[in-house]
Formats: sequence, C-alpha cells, structure tokens
Amino acid sequence: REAELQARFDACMDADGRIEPQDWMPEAYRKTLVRQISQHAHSEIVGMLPEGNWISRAPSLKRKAILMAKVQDEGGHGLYLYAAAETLGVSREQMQDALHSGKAKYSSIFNYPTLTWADVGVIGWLVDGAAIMNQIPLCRCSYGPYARAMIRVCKEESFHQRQGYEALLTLMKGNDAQRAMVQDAVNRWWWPVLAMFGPPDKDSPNSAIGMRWGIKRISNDELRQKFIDATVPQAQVLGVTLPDPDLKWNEARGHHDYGAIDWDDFWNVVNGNGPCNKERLATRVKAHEDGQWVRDAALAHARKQKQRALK
Ligand code: FAQ
Repeated sequence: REAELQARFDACMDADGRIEPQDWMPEAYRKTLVRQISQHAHSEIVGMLPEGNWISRAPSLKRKAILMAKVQDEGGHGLYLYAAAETLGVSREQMQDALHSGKAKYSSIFNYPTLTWADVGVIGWLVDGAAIMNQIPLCRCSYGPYARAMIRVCKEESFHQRQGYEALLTLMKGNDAQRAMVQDAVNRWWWPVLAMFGPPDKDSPNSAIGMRWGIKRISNDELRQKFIDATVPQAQVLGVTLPDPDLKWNEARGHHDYGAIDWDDFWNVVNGNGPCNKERLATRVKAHEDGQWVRDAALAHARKQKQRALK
C-alpha cells in the first residue's frame, strides 16, 4: 500500500502536479514544507519590526499611512503562511514556540538595523524586490496552499517595492544630505540583500530535493543573478552607486559579474549573532506576552458562547 502511494506521489511530481492537504505525501516532503513555510512566516512577522520602528517617525502623514499599510500586510502574510503550514499538521503554538525560543530560523535580512528614513525606502526597493524575485516561482510550488498564498503575497510585495522606490526617488530629488542618506542606506543593505537568496548552490543542502519536489523552481544563485541584473538599471535611474567595484556587465554571459559575498557574515547572522538578532527576538517575545490578555479574552468569550448555546 505504502509503495503504491509513493508511486502515485512520484508520478504526480514527474507530471509537475499539485499536492493538496488531504493527499498522501512522504514524511520528508511534509517536513521540508513545514520547515520552509514556517521560516517564511517567521520572516514576515519579524520583518515587521525594522520598518515598524519608523511608523512614529515617518516624515509625512502620507508616508505614515503607506508604511502602516505595508507593515500590516506583512503581519497578514505571516498569518496566511502559518495557516498554510497548519494544513501540514503542525500547530501555530509549536511554530511560535520554535521562533520565540530561538530554535527556528527566519530571514537573515531582518537582523540589520534601520538607522535612517532612507532605510525604509531601501527595504522596500531592495528587500521586497528580492522577496518578489524569490516568491514569484513559489506561486508554481507543488503544494497547493503555499502556491495559492504566494499569489496574493506577491501582489502586495509589488506595492511594497514600488512605494520604497518612489520614496527613494523623492529623497534623491531633495538636497545633498538626503541623497547622501540614500547612498549610505544602499551601501549598508546591498550585500545583506544579495545573501538573502541563500548560500551558493554548491553549499545549499536543501536545493536538490526542493527542485525534485517542485518546491524550488529556480536556484539560489540563478535568482541572485536575476535580481542583480534587474536592479542595476533601477540604481542608474535612481542615481545611486551599488557598492561593488567588481559589478560590471559581461557581454559573453549576458549577465552582470559581481564581487564576493561575505558568507561568514551571513552564517554569523543566521546563527544568531547579527547586529539585531537579540533585539528582534526580545521585541517579538514581548509583543507575544503583552498580547496574552487578548488570547485569554478570546478564549473566555468562546467559552461563554458555547455555554449559551448549550442552554
Ligand atoms: N536567512 O539549502 P538552502 C520577505 C538557511 S520574506 C536565514 O539553500 P533552502 C518579505 C536555510 O533555511 C523573506 N536562513 O535552503 C518581507 C537552510 O537552513 P535549514 C523570507 C537562510 O530552503 C519584505 C540553510 O540556510 N523568504 O522578505 C537564508 O533550499 C520586507 C541552507 O540553505 C522566504 O522565506 C536566509 N536568507 O533555500 C517582509 C521564502 N537562506 O532550514 C518584511 C521562502 C538560507 O536547513 C519586509 N524560502 N537559509 O536549517 C525559500 O525560498 C528558501 O527557503 C530559501 C533557502 C531560498 C530562503
């Protein structure tokens, strides 16, 4: 029976088909998806914090309204993704415990500080830009609930990217100090953003099986290259320099060559030792604890409703 189910699953993978929650799936497929979707959900939730720091300091009412909408979208993406992971039999409490105890991974990029208002624009332009590049192929992921969640998430990320780029265009039309602020933010975010796509393909242990199972469609290095090629002309329009002396067009390859990424720094951040890891986790845990009364009230309300229904 197990062999028959496995054969059916393999045939579905060969045909580039979809798996739904009620379908049989190998335990390793389920585990891989829980790993990736929960990490993705945690990234959205922790990703609210760097920009959230700027809501009360946004330079105008319009910028504040846009930023609040963006940060709320990220909260929505996180909840959407937790719900997708729950269809694989893992509970939200288990996932949250893993995050709050420091066991779970989330994207390295959210462990860097947002020092100026230009950082908010650069996060929209580059971090959301990188997120879209990585998530568009996930809309075709073999697991139905994840693929469907990605469609809406990508639409919202696209708004996030545009608002960031537009905020930067406005700053670049300002004075020298504003232009210098944008350049400084680009200098600080460029390399960590390139690392967001994950380790080089040769050092990416999860890639082979992710590809076989139609979870990953385009490799870490290929996505990184696509992102660089798309971003260079945007930087020119903006009037900023990307901080890489080795960045240049390679006619023969039809792509830009680029300098060496500091993978030691990346692993240091992934392993909990980046500039803001401790602060981010502490803020998230405090927010969860401060919300205890809401969960208690919701449970008490549900209990009362149930009692009333029994009467
Ligand atoms: N940070 O073998 P691979 C966003 C880990 S959402 C930390 O290549 P895989 C929206 C990886 O987990 C951003 N860890 O792994 C937003 C693995 O460890 P494990 C999040 C990383 O899964 C914008 C190990 O390294 N997006 O930005 C990172 O095949 C603005 C070996 O790596 C997603 O999560 C990293 N950057 O490929 C919100 C997308 N990279 O688990 C707010 C979904 C790798 O074996 C503001 N995820 N690692 O212990 C994916 O596409 C994949 O999981 C990759 C990694 C591409 C991230």
